[in-house]
Amino acid sequence: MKAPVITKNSRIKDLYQTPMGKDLVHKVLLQMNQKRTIITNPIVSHLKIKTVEKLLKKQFDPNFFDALLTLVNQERTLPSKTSTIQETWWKEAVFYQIYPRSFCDANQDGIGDIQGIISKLDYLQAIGVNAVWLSPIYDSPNDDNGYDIRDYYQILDTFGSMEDFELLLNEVHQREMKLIMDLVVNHTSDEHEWYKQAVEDTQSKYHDYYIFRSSKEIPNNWKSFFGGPAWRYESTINEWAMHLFSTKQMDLNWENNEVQEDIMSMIRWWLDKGVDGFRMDVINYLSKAKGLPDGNKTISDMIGYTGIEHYFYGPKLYDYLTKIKKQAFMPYNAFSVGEMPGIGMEMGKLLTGDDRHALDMFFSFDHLEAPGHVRFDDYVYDLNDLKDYLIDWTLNYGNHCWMALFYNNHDNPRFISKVSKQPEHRPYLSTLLAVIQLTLKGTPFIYQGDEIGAINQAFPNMNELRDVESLNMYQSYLETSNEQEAFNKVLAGSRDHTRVPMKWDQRNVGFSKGVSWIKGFDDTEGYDVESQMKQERSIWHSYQLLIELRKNNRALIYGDVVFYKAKKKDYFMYQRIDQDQVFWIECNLSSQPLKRCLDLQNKKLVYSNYEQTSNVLRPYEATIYRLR
Ligand code: TEU
Ligand code: CA
Repeated sequence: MKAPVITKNSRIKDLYQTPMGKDLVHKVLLQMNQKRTIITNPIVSHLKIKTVEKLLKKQFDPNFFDALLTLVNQERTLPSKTSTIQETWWKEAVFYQIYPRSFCDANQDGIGDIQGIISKLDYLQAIGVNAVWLSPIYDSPNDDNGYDIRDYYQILDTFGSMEDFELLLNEVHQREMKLIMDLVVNHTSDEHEWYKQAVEDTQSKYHDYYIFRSSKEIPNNWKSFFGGPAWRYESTINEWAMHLFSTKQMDLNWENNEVQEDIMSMIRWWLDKGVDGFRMDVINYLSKAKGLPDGNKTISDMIGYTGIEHYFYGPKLYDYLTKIKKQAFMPYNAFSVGEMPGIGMEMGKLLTGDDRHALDMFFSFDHLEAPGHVRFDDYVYDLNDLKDYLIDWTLNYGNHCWMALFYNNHDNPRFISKVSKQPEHRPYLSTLLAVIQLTLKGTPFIYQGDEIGAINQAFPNMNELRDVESLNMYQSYLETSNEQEAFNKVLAGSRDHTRVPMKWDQRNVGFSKGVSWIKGFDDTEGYDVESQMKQERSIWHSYQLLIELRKNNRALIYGDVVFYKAKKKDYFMYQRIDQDQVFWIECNLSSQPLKRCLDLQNKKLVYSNYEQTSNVLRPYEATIYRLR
């Protein structure tokens, strides 16, 4: 089924019926912190696009609506409606993301490594996770901590050798766990052999592996995610080269068949080794619009990135993904989860639906910031926004798609720190989030440290930060603010909060006896693995118990989800139900006591994050009851 072509004579409601149109409208409303009803009300929804264009002439860039229509009409396929859930291992698995640099350092040089990870596999097994995602461990000059790959076929020497990796993979499989690698193929390092040859000799076939332009002026107005323009000038060949991320992360030209072939054989090479799948870095950015047109000013003001409409869902993206799936993943039955910033629910259905043969799952990021906010804002996150997001996705994503459930990764400050910085809330908040993550429908991705309630770090100054994004942001903030203000701004959103060493013990020697490459600044007693494993009702033990519960009860994996009293503020209640089991999850999303609505008669308490049960829900209380 296809949606009709949208023209300026179409009405807002027609636009809203297309997958891209719906996602974009939702995105803009989220950004503006507006309710969806302002668009679905009959007066607005009947307006013709050209009328809206006239009304908004003053505020909007003259080409905004043309840009919008191009984007919307590029994908008119309608997502299929619901079908039955296809059961498979990755829907049942509990994933754990490891940031190798900061997980465990076996040779005491201050940097985490593969032997360190091997030494912690029993630990992972003890929590109960059964799949591991490794952030990049390939050879890299580490401009962006491994997301700038120099050689796809080598292990970074600081992390160990290929033998170490093979041992790791073997040890993982011995424990009946799965291992997925990070696949970074939107760009390579500028130190990759391909790029070196590309700038050395413009006649070399590798020149066409990247995106070069030989104009006198900068080729377009696109911005890099890490600050400045998305182009760097190569003076030896008088050409511009595109980089959407750091100046050392050069975008590959996916239009070139040989690039595709080389990447495909690389993927197969790793699958031949036995890896179980991939987390695909910014995989929705692969296809760039023909002619690389300038980014629209209005979109740039709204979204914050200039040019993004030309590559976040490029014209060939779906082709590339299905090709990778067919030629590389399918023969190995490999699993894929795409990291796709900017992709909303409807487009997500088109990219991950069972019937679409592109990706298995994807990471959506809309729940990580409250409506109207961006990562570098310092604000308090209201969990009612998380609830709204989870309800919307759970009810509308469909059985042919499957959600990834997560709060943290290596690209964001710690989620609980956004909600409350009060020390007394920390254990309850952590376990409340764990309950939600492990009892809703989707695959949980736990990020290292979640299981001990890790929070943001009190970095004292810029010298303690390492991330290229933070360092660049600081420089650009300095143009308009003083040092203290710039530092505070960086601190609110810095990715380094989640990149500090894993806190294995109070004295901080469990990660490394050497000087660690980045220091952690949270020494609150009791918030390390050693203490929490000893302590009976710790966050760690809650994770363990909840994972176990999910594993042993199919209703918590494949069962239906029924929400109750969804409109009641601060209150989150739902049921997981199948033919055999019924679970009730009842939570307080606020720091104030709240009345219970669940009738506890005939129900057995399975889990509570408070010691004694009570008739009121205490701050951030989360309980699981079972009927039958
Ligand atoms: O991240 C992509 C991405 O768009 C963001 O999450 C990014 O970290 C930031 O928000 C940009 O402002 C992926 C990786 O997860 C990240 O670590 C890499 O730096 C990036 O791609 C480039 O490879
Ligand atoms: Ca090391």
